[in-house]
Amino acid sequence: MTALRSHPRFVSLEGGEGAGKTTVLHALRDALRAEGVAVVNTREPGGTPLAEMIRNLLLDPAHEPPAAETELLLMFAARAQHVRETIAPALERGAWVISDRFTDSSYAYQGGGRGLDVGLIAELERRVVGLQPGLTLLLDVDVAQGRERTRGRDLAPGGNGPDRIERERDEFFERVRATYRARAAAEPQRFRVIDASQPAQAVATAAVAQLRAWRDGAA
Ligand code: T5A
Repeated sequence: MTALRSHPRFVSLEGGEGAGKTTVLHALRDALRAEGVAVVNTREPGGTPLAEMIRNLLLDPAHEPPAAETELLLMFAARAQHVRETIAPALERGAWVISDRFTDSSYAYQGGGRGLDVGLIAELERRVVGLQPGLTLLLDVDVAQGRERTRGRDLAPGGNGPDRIERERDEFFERVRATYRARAAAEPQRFRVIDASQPAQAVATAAVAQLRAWRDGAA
C-alpha cells in the first residue's frame, strides 16, 4: 500500500484532552441512525481486540514508559489492524465509520508533542495505513479548559486516574493543539474546526450540522 486514499463515508474526530470527542461521537451516530444510515463508531488506539491490547500497553502508566519511537510504531501497529479488520470492511459494507481519533492524532501527539520526524509519520501513513477520512472534525479547546474537564472526570469517585499520556505537562499539549490547528489550516477541504469551549450540547449540535452538510455534499 503506497498511496493515500480518502473515503467520503469515513469521518474522524480529533482534539486534545477533554475536548469532548466521546460525547460528540454518540451524537453523530444517533443523528445518522435516525436517518436510517448504518454507522460504526470506533476509536484509536483500539477498535479491534488486538488493537485494544496495544492501547492498554500504550496508556497504562504501570507499564515501562515507551520511547517516543516505540510509541509511534505501536500507534501505527494498532492502526494497521484497525483499518484492515474494522474500518475497511465496514466501508465496503456501505456503512459510515466514525473514529474517535485517527492518524492526525499521531501527527499531533508524536509529531507535535514528542517532536518526532513528520516525514516518518507521513511515510507510515502512506505505506501502512493508506486511508484518510473524507471529513475530520477538530474539536478545539484551550489546553487548561480541556485538562480541567479530564481532571474532574479522572478524579471523580470511580474514575481511573490519568493515563500515561494525560500525565504530560501543559507545554506538550500546547504543541499538540498548535499542530492540530496548523493541519486544519493546511487542509481546509477535509477539516472543520469546532469551538469546543462551548457547552457539550452546543458542541454536539455544531458537529452534527457539519456532518449533515458534508453528507449532503457527498451524496
Ligand atoms: N494518542 C492517540 C496518541 O498519542 N497518538 C495517536 O496516534 C492516537 C490515536 C488516547 C490517548 O492516546 C493518544 C491521545 C490520547 O492521549 P483516550 O483515553 O482515548 O486516550 O484519550 P482521549 O481521546 O483524549 O479521550 P478523553 O476522554 O480524554 O477526551 P474526550 O473524549 O475528548 O472527552 P470526553 O468526551 O470523554 O469528555 C471529558 C470530560 O469532559 C466533559 C465530559 O463530561 C467528561 O467528563 N465534557 C465537557 N464538559 C463541559 N463542556 C463540554 N463541552 C464538555 N465536553 C465534555
